[in-house]
Amino acid sequence: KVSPDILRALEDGFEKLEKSDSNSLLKKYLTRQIFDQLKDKKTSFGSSLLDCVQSGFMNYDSGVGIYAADPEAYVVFGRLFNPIIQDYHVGFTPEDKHPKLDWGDFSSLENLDPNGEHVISTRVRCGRSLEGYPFNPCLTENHYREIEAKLIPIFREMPGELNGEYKSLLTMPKEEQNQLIDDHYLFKEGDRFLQAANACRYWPVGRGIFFNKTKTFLIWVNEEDHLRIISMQPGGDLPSVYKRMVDGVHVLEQHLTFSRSPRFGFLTFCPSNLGTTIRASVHIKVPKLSSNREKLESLAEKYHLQVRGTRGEHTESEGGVYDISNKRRLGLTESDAIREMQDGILEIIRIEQSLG
Ligand code: ADP
Ligand code: CIR
Repeated sequence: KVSPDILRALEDGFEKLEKSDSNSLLKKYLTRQIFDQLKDKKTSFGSSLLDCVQSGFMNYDSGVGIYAADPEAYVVFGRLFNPIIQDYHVGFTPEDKHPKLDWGDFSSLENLDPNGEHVISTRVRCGRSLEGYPFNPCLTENHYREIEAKLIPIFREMPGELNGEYKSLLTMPKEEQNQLIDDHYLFKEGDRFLQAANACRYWPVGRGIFFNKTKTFLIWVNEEDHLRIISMQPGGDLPSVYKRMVDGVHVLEQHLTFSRSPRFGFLTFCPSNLGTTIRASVHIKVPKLSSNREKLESLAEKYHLQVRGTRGEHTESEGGVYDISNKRRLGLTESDAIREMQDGILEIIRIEQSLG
């Protein structure tokens, strides 16, 4: 079923990855045995193993290196996805099932930095896929337009604080786009990991951003996932930021049905985002701890946190500002994921302050 061209590209890419110095989870778990078991398979959408792994084949500095070309890929190529998921989400085994949704009790959360000494801003995002649509590599140009067209009337009715405007990337001047990216509101363009995964076809058709007047509530349309729902504001008021995102999700749920799997929770394009899909982050300055990046990394690992640079994933720290967030999103509730971030950040701040 899989064409000779694809098989050749798979063999070639596999051999080169094996010889490479890549530290990706793809390289770690794509053994010759699993490769041979999966290389001839296709999903009913027509996706092959190559469609899932080509981002990791082309970018040896990938952390993960694999995307699900369509929702079925998680099952058809499960022998590869499962160990990668288990590693990334810290122990989610093939027998495990993602728990029921539980946003938890906002009043049990606290301001991460009431004196404003370390936390510059706080952001919580989640991803959602629309039921009935595949992921990026299988979306047609029409799908992109349809998804955007379905969302625009819903955006017009966002209530109260969430009310705002939608801007399509098609009509947005470049300067405005770059300013929104620099200000951390908008996704970047030309992400080579997504490009290699066939996630940027027809760009910028169907891509855009909704934001409220204060830019504390934002929705990304058709970037890595159909929807990214984001709440952010200066300072460390995690309960307010989190509550605003949840309020936004509740409004969208009244109009849309999201793809959810009994085993993986909410479905996303990247296996690192499955389950709750929640990434709760701070932009934080911890000069003493971060004078030794390795120490910061190992501390983060201990609390199941992930360190990113100032402009997000695959970027460097600028001016001593780090992006630190919960790492795992699958196999725990929304409430647990937020709490894991809160506990870890509070601990990191405590340690920073204890260093003379
Ligand atoms: P995500 O997977 O969450 O969408 P990225 O790592 O690509 O993540 O980051 C997206 C954007 O959000 C980047 O501009 C990044 O700097 C910004 N960002 C992330 N966390 C924060 C934060 N706590 N405060 C301000 N901006 C943030
Ligand atoms: C990588 O493997 O580094 C990229 N493909 C990104 C992986 C996880 N990040 C994400 O989903 N935003």
